[in-house]
Amino acid sequence: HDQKMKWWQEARFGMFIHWGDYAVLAGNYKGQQVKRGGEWIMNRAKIPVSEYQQYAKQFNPVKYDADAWVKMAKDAGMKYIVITAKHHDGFAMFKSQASKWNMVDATPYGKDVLTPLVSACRKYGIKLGFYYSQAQDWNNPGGAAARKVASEGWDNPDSTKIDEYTKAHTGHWDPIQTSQSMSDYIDKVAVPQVKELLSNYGDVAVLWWDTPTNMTDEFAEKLQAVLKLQPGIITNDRLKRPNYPGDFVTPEQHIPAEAMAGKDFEVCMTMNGTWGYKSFDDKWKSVQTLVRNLIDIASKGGNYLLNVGPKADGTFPQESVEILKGMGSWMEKNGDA
Ligand code: FUL
Repeated sequence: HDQKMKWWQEARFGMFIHWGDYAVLAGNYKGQQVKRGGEWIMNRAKIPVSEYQQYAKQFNPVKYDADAWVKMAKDAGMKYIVITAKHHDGFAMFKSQASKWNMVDATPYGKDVLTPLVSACRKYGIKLGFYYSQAQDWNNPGGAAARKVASEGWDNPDSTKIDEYTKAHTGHWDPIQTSQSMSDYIDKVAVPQVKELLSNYGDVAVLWWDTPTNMTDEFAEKLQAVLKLQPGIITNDRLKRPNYPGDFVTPEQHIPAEAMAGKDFEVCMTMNGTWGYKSFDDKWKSVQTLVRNLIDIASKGGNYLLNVGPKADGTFPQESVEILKGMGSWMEKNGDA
């Protein structure tokens, strides 16, 4: 265990990338600005599956330059990258035999975006990990859907009716979502896709699970077994609680008050308020705040996984580019790299 964790414990600083089909909507749905994370827009606005899938036809990131992305991370002093291979909307950013709902088969771009990232990371000596939403999947039937309560405020004008439906359907809003069991979804989509991710991209440094909605130990066991394909892989604590603690814990959007005795931790945080790109989120944190956060976290023995939400055209928001540059110049003067 110690040997496996060595690079991670020394890394301190990494880049989280939330990129998917939701970037096309950029937080806007039918003229409304949808609240909270841009990557949650389908669930928040209760967009029907067939309609949501149409947006993939506008997902054409012709300006995507993996080399430039990784260089920006490297110049900022980051040592690893974790990218959303599949977020809760179930959209695979890679070629998958398990579901047509993927970057290659569903978009005009038609290319796997993970492959160039793997090459660029190898070139710059950056470790690459994959985020994979194992439980929640709003497009592949049988996937779970976390139910957001009405008191949090619905964004859709038709919210009352929709809320009644989701109440009766374990968080789902479109009948197609429950047309298959979760067990079938795990066997036919989640397990095969994790196998693809751990077989087709060389060394995978991290598997970052998320939101274990409706997970069972049986499902977790099946996914955990796939990790054997990558003996050195490091995983987080979000596969299934409490029996699958993984290798590190994941405080989200906040820094623990003190070091966590005997526990490796990684604070994940947004640069503004959203993980997935939103055209109107301008609550950017300052470079000074972010550098102080990094120092605070490092002094407590943790890692800082700072998020970028790229646009649908394949570029980073300009503010993120500036922030990365700003952090890079501080790191150059004060970092140990
Ligand atoms: C959360 C997810 O629901 C968010 O969309 C985001 O991915 C964050 C890092 O984890 O639980």
